[in-house]
Amino acid sequence: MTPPPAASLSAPPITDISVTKNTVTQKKSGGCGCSSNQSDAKPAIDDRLRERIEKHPCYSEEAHHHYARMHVAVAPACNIQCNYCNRKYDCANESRPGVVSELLTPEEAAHKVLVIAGKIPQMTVLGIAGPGDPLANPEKTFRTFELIADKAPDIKLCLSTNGLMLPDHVDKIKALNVDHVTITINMVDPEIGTKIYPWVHYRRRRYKGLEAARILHERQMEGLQALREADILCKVNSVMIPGINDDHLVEVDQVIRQNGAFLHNIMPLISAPEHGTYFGLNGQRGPTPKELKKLQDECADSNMKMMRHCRQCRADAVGLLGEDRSQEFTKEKFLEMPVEYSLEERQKVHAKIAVAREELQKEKVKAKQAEVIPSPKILVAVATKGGGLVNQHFGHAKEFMIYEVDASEAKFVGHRKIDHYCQGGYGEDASLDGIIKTIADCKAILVSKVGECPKSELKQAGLEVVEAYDVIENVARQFYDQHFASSTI
Ligand code: CLF
Ligand code: SF4
Repeated sequence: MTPPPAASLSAPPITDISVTKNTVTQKKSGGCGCSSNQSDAKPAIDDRLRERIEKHPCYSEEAHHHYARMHVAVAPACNIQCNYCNRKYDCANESRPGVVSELLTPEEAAHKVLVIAGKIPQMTVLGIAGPGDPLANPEKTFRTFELIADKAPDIKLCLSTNGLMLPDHVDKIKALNVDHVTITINMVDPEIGTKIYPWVHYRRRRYKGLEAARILHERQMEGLQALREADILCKVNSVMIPGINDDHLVEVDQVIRQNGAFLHNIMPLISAPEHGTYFGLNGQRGPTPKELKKLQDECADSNMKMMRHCRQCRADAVGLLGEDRSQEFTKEKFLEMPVEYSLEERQKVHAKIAVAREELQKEKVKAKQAEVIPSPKILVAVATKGGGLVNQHFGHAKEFMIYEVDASEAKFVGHRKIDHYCQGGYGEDASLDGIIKTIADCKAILVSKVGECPKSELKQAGLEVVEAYDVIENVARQFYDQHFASSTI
């Protein structure tokens, strides 16, 4: 069969699948997979809602295989203190700790967006997420949005905030046509908040302890409700902090859902002494991937959509989620680049992507079973560079997408970062050990290609290696069926 157009953007034809551990080789047939375009999407998505999220790589799991986002770091100040944050770095509510972005003026930011909109036409969303809190810097944030809305009307505007000043700005956000707002909500019980927030600065006064946490909580709830009333899509980010709010986040999930949040993104605390944060210096650990998945699964049992593909990106992130092209567009470089924004050219690219997505979707639907078949679940690790395909060489992968597979479907459940194996053209034994540990709970690794040496070590470690070039869900489901046919899981 011919590959879906998604593949045709840059891909060779779909080839055979070979499962090396069991030496099973089988020609690709009609295909099987999953039709879900939203992780754990429970409520029906109507056409208008679909249109609002279909090109947003954070709000739609399916979109993140095809569309990119970028951030501009125009907002340096913050009005609260989180125990997982060090002011030297980007806001840890959306970023990995330890990352520093170059500050831009709104005019520089607008130039950067227009440059990148020409160079990366798949970039559909501009987010402001730091390095401090965007709404602690409302003039810079809103000026940036104004400049971009004026010159690049097809780019969606997105904002991430701690929520303290959100109720004051919802009207302005609405007026600027910012359709996506994220609030980081780590607690709905101010007692728990005292363990996360030492102080907040509100209306020219600094509050500490319970009072600080209470103010933050009330303002976050007020902001969330105001977004719902204004019909602005709201995502809630929560940082999972073991021993502090891990059990509590199920309640947070329920409360935010009742108050109109569209999507919940539970992210792991990343904590290390070298980040210089309160938690890092005091030995507070982050959750393991297993703990994170368990909590996400528990929350997904409710009626809430759960985001599992967040990459905790930097305040100057550029590219598909999971790829970081920020270094190609440092201030020194982008200020020298001419603006090549063309609405017409961008629309042509988006039309091609839409056709590719449709074909991809057909492939997935073909194989997804209409009914749930009770069967054991396994995890597989996938190397992909986008397009919804297994299409990356093992040695080039910097992360694996994790899919949970059973006899009915293959479902995206998360991703794991790794040190990529090929560095300077040579495979690294140390990184291979790290990779094996990172995906030790997976049954198989799905890659476009892998060298003989790592392949044999992966097999020795108990991982089956599947080499294929095809729709992820198809490869994963075929592997599952072959594995069951030839062995007991
Ligand atoms: Fe940026 Fe955030 Fe908008 Fe996305 S990121 S402001 S909603 S455009 Fe996305 Fe990055 Fe996760 Fe944020 S992957 S950290 S959720
Ligand atoms: Fe840091 Fe962001 Fe928290 Fe402010 S809101 S303290 S910048 S993590």
